[in-house]
Amino acid sequence: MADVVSNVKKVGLEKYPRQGPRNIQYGTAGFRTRAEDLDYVLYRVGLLAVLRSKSKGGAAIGLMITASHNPEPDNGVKLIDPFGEMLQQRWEKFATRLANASDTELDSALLEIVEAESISWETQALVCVGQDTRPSSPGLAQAAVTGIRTMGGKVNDYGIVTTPMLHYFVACINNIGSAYSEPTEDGYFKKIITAFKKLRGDKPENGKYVPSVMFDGANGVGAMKLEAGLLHLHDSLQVQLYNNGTGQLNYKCGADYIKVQQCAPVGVPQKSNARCVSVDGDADRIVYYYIDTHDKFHLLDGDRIATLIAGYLMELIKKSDLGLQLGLVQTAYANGSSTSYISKTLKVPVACVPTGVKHLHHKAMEYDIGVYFEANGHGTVTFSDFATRCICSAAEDLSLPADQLHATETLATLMDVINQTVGDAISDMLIVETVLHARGWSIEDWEATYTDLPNRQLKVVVKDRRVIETTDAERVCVTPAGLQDQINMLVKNFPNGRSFVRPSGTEDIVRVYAEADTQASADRLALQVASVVHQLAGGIGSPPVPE
Ligand code: 16G
Ligand code: MG
Repeated sequence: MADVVSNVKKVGLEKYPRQGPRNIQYGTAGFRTRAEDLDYVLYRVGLLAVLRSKSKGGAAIGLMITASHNPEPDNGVKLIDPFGEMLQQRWEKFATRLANASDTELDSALLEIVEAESISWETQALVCVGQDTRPSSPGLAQAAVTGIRTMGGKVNDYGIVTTPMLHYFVACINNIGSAYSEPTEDGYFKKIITAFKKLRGDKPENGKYVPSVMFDGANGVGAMKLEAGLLHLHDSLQVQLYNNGTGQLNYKCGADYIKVQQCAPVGVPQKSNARCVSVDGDADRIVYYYIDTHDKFHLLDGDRIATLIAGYLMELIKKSDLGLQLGLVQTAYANGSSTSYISKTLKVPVACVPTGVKHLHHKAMEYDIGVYFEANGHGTVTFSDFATRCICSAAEDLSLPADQLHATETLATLMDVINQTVGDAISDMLIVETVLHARGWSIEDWEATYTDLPNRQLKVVVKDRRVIETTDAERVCVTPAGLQDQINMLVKNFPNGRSFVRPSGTEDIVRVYAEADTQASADRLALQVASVVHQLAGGIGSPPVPE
């Protein structure tokens, strides 16, 4: 062990020396910053991935190089745990510590982790590496691979893949659940698309549902991979691909752009009432939109997707009579109307957790069937082992009444369309298409299920965003003193008013969210709350003004 670790230190010093005194944090989305500052970080994350694999008895670990929806010059990296889920929180601290160790203390920083986790050095390690389409990704992948190999680990290099595909491969390799198949791109598409086609039957059209979508690929990996997937889809769904890599990554397109700007992406032709899909740069986020005959833009975000899927699952669960418990998980950003629709109309229990996929995912796993989505379009459905067993065995019980058997078979097949490891834009799109098809709905029918409350988000720049501490799934602010009282007072003046503030996990700012009965009220409430944040939390520059 001593030899390896001292060699790791030597190679690091020679090839990937730490640059600058700047500290970097493993946050909600791993490490993310300008690509040119990341070489040494990738080398070190490669080292950490080997330790993580050893600590998990040699299970495969994923290492994904991407900066998701960030501009092209940025990049980042995150690790994937053996079940295909996000890296355990305790290890996020190790990642931060290792990335910020000086070159000379790299060996001791590694040994500290070995000791803290009682890692058996003899255990073999396997790391699956994936990258998005950024020009900086191959060089960073090289740094990670050097780290893994110098540390004595084995590498499975998947090249360019979507983030959720890598999560899926890791789960497949580790044989997690019977629901997974071959850990290859072909295996992935075969599994989800075969199930999708089965649910569709030989009738791709139904009522007002038309089997055709326009797909905004954010000029990232999503469009590139879906192009391969289309070979499996045949006529079951026509997908017109736009922003498929010929333009600049995430520039005026993609899920993040259209959610934040509330407008259609560039690069997708305008066609009245056509169902359009927008994914982000690494294809783990999805939103839908359409432009009506009066040129008005309509967004159907993660909340809409969650309600659509939960409503359908609730119906299938009832019909299958398996007594399974369904739950839906949201964050404070979920539109208030979506929450009341879910709990009052659909009668599905709703939980609220802090922002970040890992929080939603863990909560969802507490239910037999858990649906989770962030409003920004990150989300999926999870099935407990118990639910999986119940559904799979009932689906083979030919003695069940026809209706009940059909609902159970549908649930079983739907499970195969779903990438349960993490939100997956391609798989999520196929689930949404399945539900719309089953219901015979147009995109307007889907939108008509409830009306969103008008809302507004603002950013406030402060000296140190850590002065804001929150509780109750970020809905209540505990510090600085007095801020929450002021927010409560402001909110009271607006019918259906709701507002919260939280420090961003990815940018050096505080985020403000407000919703109310009218857009003008939501705008005013957001601005007033932003002003008190600026005042009480050490705002920098002039106080916020209307845009
Ligand atoms: C990250 C999270 C996303 C969250 C966002 C919030 C993952 C994979 N991604 O992108 O879930 O919505 O951060 O950003 O967990 P913020 O903290 O800057 O608001
Ligand atoms: Mg993403």
